[in-house]
Amino acid sequence: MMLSRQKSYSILYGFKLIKLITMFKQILIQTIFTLSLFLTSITISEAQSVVINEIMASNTITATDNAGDYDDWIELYNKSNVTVDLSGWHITDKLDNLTKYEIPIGTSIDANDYLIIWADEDSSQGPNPVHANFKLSKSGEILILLDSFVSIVDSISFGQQTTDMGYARVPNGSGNFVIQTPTFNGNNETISTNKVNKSNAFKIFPNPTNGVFNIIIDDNFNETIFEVFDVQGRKVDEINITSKQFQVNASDWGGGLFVLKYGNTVKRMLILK
Ligand SMILES: [Ca+2]
Ligand SMILES: [Ca+2]
Repeated sequence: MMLSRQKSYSILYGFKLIKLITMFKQILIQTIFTLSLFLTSITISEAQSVVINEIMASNTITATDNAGDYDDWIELYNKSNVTVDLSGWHITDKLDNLTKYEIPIGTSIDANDYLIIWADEDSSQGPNPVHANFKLSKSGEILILLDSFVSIVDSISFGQQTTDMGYARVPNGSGNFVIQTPTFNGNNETISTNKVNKSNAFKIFPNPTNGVFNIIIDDNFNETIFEVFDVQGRKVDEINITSKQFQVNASDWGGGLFVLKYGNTVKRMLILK
């Protein structure tokens, strides 16, 4: 009885030791790889023309794909003055599988333009737009873009994300990543240049809304134009103000997040669809 108990203990410790060694090996491999990613990104940064520019790892109201799904998305940006052919490039969220997703033949990104890759694990909704075979983890992970020679073009490592907020390079195309109002398929500075000001120039209610909402302008403000932008910074409406209190019908705007601008005051509005 004693012997068999000792034997089972030693087997147990043996297993634990093997598990520990395996864990240590994995951590070591990951560390070396992350370090090599970091070093690679330093050496290629000068020549790099396409970057991972923005991501959204938890999308519930921001933008829909061609199937109408609010899925995770990755925004690439071509900061060069020539079109870049992305045929056979790769994008992955796995260090041990760099060719996890191959960008379809015929995919290209125009000069100074953006390309959205839907990370929805649903390639059947592609190839145009591109749908990768993985999703992004809201709690954070790694994302690597590689060319057709499986050389790393760009990589990011991100932490916990905020639902419906972008994680974007500021300045656009070159800066460090910050969590901010999303700029889907557009310049990351469109929103951030309009500093969100929560002053009392106007009130909106209800927010969120299904379509109709009310605006009350503070008596101390006398601007006559009220502007509405989508998350890409495009103007969707301009209202001439004739009264300090009025109603807006937003049913033509589509659903999602909108930016309301009155003078220097900017507020966000959520339209439910
Ligand atoms: Ca989808
Ligand atoms: Ca953007």
